Parts: sequence; C-alpha cells; structure tokens
Amino acid sequence: MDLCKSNAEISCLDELVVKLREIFSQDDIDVDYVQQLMLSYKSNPRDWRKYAHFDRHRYTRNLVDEGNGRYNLMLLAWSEGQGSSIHDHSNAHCFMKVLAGSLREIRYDWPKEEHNLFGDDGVKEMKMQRETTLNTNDVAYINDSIGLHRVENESHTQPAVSLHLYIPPFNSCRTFDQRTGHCNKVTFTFHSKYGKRTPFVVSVKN
Ligand code: CSS
Ligand code: FE2
Repeated sequence: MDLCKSNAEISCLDELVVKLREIFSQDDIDVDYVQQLMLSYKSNPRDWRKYAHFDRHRYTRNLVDEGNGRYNLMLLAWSEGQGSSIHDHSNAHCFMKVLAGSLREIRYDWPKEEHNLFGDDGVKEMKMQRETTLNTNDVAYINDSIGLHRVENESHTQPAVSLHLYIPPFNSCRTFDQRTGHCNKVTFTFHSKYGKRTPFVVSVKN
C-alpha cells in the first residue's frame, strides 16, 4: 500500500478511505463536506485498478470498504452501453464520483399512484426531473427525498468507472418501470470484494 500524505487535499484513494472512516466514526453526516472530500480526490487508475472488474453482460459492483458497518464504499465498472434500472436508495445517502469515462444520470420523480373508477392499479408514466452528464472527477449526490435515478454509460467506445458511497449500507433496493411506475425489490451482490473476485454462490432448491 502506498503511503499517503495527510494534508487537506486527498492525494490517493487509500487516503480517502482513511478520511471517510474518520468522518463516519461520528453520527452526523455533513453532505457538503463529504462531497467536497470526494471532489478533492483526483482519480488515478493506479489507485483503483485492482477493483475495476468488468463483465460483458452488466455493470459490476466491487466492494472497496465496509466502514465499520456504517457505510459501503464500492467501485462500479460500466462497460460500453451498460446502465442501471431506475432505482431508489433504500433511505441511504448516495454519493457517486466518476473515476474514468463519463456517466449520464437521469433523475425521476417518485411515481404517483393514480386510482381510477375502474380499479386499475395506478399505471402511470414516470416523470423525468433532469439529465446530467458526469465527467471524470465529478461527484453527484442523491437520496430518496430528492427522487429516483438511473445511471448509464452512454459511450459505445469507452468504459466508465465510478466510486459509490452509501450511508448506511444496503443490500437491496427497488427498481421501477419507467412506463408504468411499478416497482420490484432487487437484491445486490458484489462481483469482487477488496480486489478479489467473489465466488459464485449457487443455491440449490430441494
Ligand atoms: N445504486 C446502484 C448504482 S447507481 S447509484 C447500485 O448500487 O448498484
Ligand atoms: Fe443509484
């Protein structure tokens, strides 16, 4: 592990990890401060290459740090054209910093239930709030009171890598159908933990 200087600027990913552990030993979360801290780290692939495992079929989630159970820090690796569904963040804070390439964030309002005379179950197209392109080193923040989002690597020529901080950690969320507003619970898995590929878990039903 590289030794990092401990000045105000964050000079490497290991230093960011140490700083985050310090901050979250307290209970209050200063969203602006955490965002500034993540901004002040300038991405260097040497720091995070070992976490960047790509998959041809979908974006991967790679655990970097569990922060004493208070948060999850993870690296997401997006191949060309890969994206997420529209999702919530299970009442957690979500910080997202682009480490390589660029990502498109599309935000939506929560779907509104519409009940009508015929008892239909509230099918309603979801309303988009805004679209933002996040370039390398940019940081975005969202929580459930702001809305929902989906994230996409729109590039057909460049992969993208992002660093995500979720406070508190969660292992499931809800995904939403843009045309109907209907949602499903999904459970997450890690493709790798601390740089090592997670073994496949095959569940056998009798
Ligand atoms: N919430 C998604 C990534 S976009 S913030 C996830 O954890 O996979
Ligand atoms: Fe998200």
